[in-house]
Amino acid sequence: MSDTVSSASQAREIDQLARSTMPALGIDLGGTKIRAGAVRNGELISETRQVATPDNPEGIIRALCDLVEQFKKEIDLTGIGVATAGIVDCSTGEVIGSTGNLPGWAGTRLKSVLESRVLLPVLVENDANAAAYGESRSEALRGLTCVVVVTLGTGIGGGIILSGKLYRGSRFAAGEIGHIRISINNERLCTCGLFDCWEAYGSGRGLIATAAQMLDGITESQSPLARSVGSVSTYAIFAAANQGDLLAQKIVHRWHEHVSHGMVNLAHILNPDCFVLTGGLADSVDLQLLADMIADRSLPVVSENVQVRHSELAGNAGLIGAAQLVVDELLVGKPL
Ligand code: BMX
Ligand code: ZN
Repeated sequence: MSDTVSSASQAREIDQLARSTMPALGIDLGGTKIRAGAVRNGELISETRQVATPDNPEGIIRALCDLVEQFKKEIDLTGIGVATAGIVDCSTGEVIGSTGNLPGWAGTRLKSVLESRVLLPVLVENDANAAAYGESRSEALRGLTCVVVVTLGTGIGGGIILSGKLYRGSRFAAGEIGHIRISINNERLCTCGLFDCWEAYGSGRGLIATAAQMLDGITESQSPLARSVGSVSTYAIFAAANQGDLLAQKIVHRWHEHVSHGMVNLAHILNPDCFVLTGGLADSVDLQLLADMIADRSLPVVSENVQVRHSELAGNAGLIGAAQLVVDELLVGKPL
């Protein structure tokens, strides 16, 4: 190799190393809230900021731009990674599918709209896929054959990692695990338009629907939760259960059963080494109870070796994964 060629490739390596260690902004856009934080080398390097998710696409885009502008004032950002609920063609950054959790969101050309407004490179990925990418870099998950990351939030999202690589499917919809069917009774309508999706039972919305059913006919003296029937929050349900409210404990137990149903189905299809739980409700999961329920409903060969664990990224997996994706897939390796 001539001196000129080797010094050019050395310069390129240095550029790329420098860019991979520059901070990117990660944004996690869910059905209820939008959270953002600056990330360098897979680690959060700022406080996170959070706003409620507006109920229309233009409002969401404005909220995203506002967050970027706030961080831009303080940190020299290389790019923006957006983890959004919905099915995303991550080669174009367009949202190609969405449930009623984000009404009107399908059809949004998020990458091009944001790039033209914030003047930085943008990568867009499904929220649970981004969370799975964030998780997949941890030491605990390296070298495993199959890891399924389950996000328990307003909906249920999923990211599938096969031998260290994110599996996106033929049309970017792999991991839309919230919409596997867990009952045949056409009992609950999901926000996607189908009946009896796992998400209609196991997500935050599903838990609230279960609580409403189980609180029907209950008096305040039987459960203080009956006072707020119709407007009960997931937070209130878990708080009441922790304070010894027997009905709330039953509701939470039923929710664990619902969560286990989807995981049992996935376990038999994918035979994963590990399930990682993340999202707003993940910390409320009793891991032992859930693992026991999965074992009770699975072939031993499937359940014996599957671990169920909490994310180690403290609810930040989506935004950390999105920020890492923009660095790894968009910036490193691209000419300056
Ligand atoms: C829904 C679907 C998924 C998403 C999941 C978790 C939309 C808008 N959302 O199943 O793409 O991954 O919810 O989303 O289509 P969250 O809002 O709970 O974070
Ligand atoms: Zn559905």
